[in-house]
Amino acid sequence: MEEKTSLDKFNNFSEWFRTVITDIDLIDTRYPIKGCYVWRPYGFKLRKYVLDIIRRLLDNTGHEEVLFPLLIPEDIFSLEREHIKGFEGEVYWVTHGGLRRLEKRLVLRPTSETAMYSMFKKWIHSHADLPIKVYQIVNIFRYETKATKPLIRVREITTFKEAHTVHTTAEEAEKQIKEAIEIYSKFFDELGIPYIISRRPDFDKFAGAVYSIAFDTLMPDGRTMQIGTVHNLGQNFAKAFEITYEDIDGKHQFAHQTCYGISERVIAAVVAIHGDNRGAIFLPTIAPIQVVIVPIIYKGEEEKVVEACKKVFDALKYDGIRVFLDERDISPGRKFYDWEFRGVPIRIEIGPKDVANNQVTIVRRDTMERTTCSLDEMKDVIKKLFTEIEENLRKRAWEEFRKRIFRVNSLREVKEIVQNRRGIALIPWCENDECGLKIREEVEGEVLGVVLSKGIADVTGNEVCPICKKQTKKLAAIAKTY
Ligand code: 5CA
Ligand code: ZN
Repeated sequence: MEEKTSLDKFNNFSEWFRTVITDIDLIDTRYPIKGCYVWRPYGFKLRKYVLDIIRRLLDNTGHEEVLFPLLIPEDIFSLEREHIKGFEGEVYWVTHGGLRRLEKRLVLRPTSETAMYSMFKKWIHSHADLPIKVYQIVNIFRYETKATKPLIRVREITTFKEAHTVHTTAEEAEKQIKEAIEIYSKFFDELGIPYIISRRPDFDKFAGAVYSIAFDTLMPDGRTMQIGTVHNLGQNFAKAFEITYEDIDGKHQFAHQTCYGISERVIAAVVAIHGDNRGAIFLPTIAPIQVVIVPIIYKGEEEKVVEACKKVFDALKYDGIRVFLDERDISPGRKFYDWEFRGVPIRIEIGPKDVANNQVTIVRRDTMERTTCSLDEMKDVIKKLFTEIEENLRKRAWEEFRKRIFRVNSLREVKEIVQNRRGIALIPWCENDECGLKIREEVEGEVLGVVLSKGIADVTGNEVCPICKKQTKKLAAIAKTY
């Protein structure tokens, strides 16, 4: 392996990110279709552990997993007017079956509202059939026209978790939106990904939604990335798809719907946010390998050391820890370097002195601190370190995030922050689309929307919108975006 001396996460993030995700074998970017990437075993494991978390959170809140077809017939895809308008420029069409031209074209799902809702209509008859809360984790296709970027803007989204819910009343749907925000907050908290929650301006909402709420994180280059969205669909799709239920009085009513989704951007975020100039740093909860054992071998003492390493390996494995014993015939220094680069949270070194003292040497990846402990204490020490590493990474990430949020009052300041990629600017906003568009134009950045997160910045109610000068209690978050 060649040395990666040039890694510089904050000054050259793009290079850092490309090098890390490809050279630690998360994904292979050489597949011969633009925007399509290959998950390699190390990356696939990381992906699996991340998905385990969101699955658990959804399953524990009454969501059920389903699986719908990838293909959607054109007529069904076109039923909701705004939805088709928003997506028609982005879909892949299937026009042929073998040599025959299809009478009805098919689209590869760019998201599954239309696929699911045509079936929901058949599933729902009475109020007793509601609510429905389902999700699927699938690949979807979007013919993105902006520059593609592995994990961040892809054309085959391989890791699309979409949840869809149906309710009797607007209030129930509104409650579901709150639950979804809570689920995503917990999910990102578990991953130590900092976020700001905002309501997207109308001009930037999901095609077919009444309103959209988004989670944005901040990448090391000062640009924000949308890592999750929650949409209130109102009755828009219910009307287009005739999703009705009979209420208690026997009257037919249109249902109310919500949907919320995340993608492999979440994995891009965990890699980007926690890593450093030595490479990736994985939280123990999602690390493909949690502990690596490196034998420190001196001539004549090989056997004792190897034997001790194998014992430690067995003990940890027995405890359900994802452990790897590196017996490659290369120097320990090379191995240290390699596993640090790959983000393994804990390294155990065992040399002749450790064997003689019945101890191991432990190095944690996040702070590079070194300790020794007896074999008896080892498991407890490791479990405690797992928690400490997780807490430290989360704390570090939030501190960095907060440092890059600026509460300002003038568009000049917003522009300076956005142009120099310093982070997220917060400025009062009346929430009017016209003012939002003017702000966007003047500062040459994106209006993420009205800030909904608590504790990000205080408002007194005496703020004024910089465009129309109306009083407001709302702040807009503005940034350069991915
Ligand atoms: N049906 C709704 C909710 S499931 C939906 O499709 N929403 S979305 O369009 O906002 O997508 C959900 C999330 O997928 C986004 O918040 C974003 O994090 C991610 N995403 C969207 N497009 C891409 C893309 N081209 N590459 C990677 N991730 C993407
Ligand atoms: Zn205004």
